[in-house]
Amino acid sequence: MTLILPRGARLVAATHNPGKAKEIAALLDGRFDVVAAGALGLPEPDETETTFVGNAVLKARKAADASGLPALADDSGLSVRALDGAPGIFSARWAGPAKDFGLAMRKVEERLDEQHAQDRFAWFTCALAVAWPDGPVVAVEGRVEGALVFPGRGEKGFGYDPIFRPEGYDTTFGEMEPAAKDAISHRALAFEKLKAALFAD
Ligand code: ITT
Repeated sequence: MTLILPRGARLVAATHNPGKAKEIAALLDGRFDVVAAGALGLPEPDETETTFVGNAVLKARKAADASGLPALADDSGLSVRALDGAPGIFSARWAGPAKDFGLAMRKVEERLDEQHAQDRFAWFTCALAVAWPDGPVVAVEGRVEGALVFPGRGEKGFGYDPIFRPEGYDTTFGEMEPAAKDAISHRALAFEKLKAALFAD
C-alpha cells in the first residue's frame, strides 16, 4: 500500500455540500478522477466526533469503506473568539435542517449582541482527511483568521462567507472572486499540506 495518490487516481469527494464540492474541485485542479459521494449514493454520516479532524476522518473512513475507493473528506467551520469558538464544529448545524445560513449568520450576530461583545475576531478551520478502503488515513488542518462584519456582504461564496473578512483585506469572502478566496482560504492552506503529504508532484 502506497500513501501517494498518483495523478488520475479515482477519488471520492466525500461531501454533500455543493459549495465545498466546487472549491474542492477547483483546488484539485483536474488532478484526480473525482466522483461525488452523492453520485455513488453514499449516505451523509452523523458527525459524532468533537474535533474538525475527528469528523473529517470519520467522513473519509465511511466513504472509503462504502465505496472501495480512496476518499477525501472536509470538515470545516467558523469559530468566533467572543463566543468561545462557537459555532465551530457545529457550523452546519446552526443553519438548521433547511441549511439556512442567513439564519446561522443572524444567530452569530444575536449571540454577540446578547453578550454586548465588541470583539469581532474569528477564524475558519478546514480539516481534510484522505482514507483508503480498510487502510490508513491522513489528516491535515488549515486556518485563516479575520474579523466578522455585520451586515454580511457579497454573494459569491457559501455558508458564512458574507460575514467573514480575512485579515489584510477590505472585502469579505462573499465578495471575493472564487480564485481569490482559493488563494488564501483555510481550505487552500489545508490543501497545500495535503499536497505535500500525499501528491506525487
Ligand atoms: P459535508 O459534511 O457533507 O461535507 P457540511 O456542510 O455538513 O457538508 P461541515 O459539517 O464541515 O460540512 O460543516 C461546515 C459548515 O461550515 C458548512 O456548512 C459551511 O456553512 C461552513 N463553512 C465551511 N467552510 C466554509 C467556507 O469556506 N466559507 C463559508 N462557510 C464555510
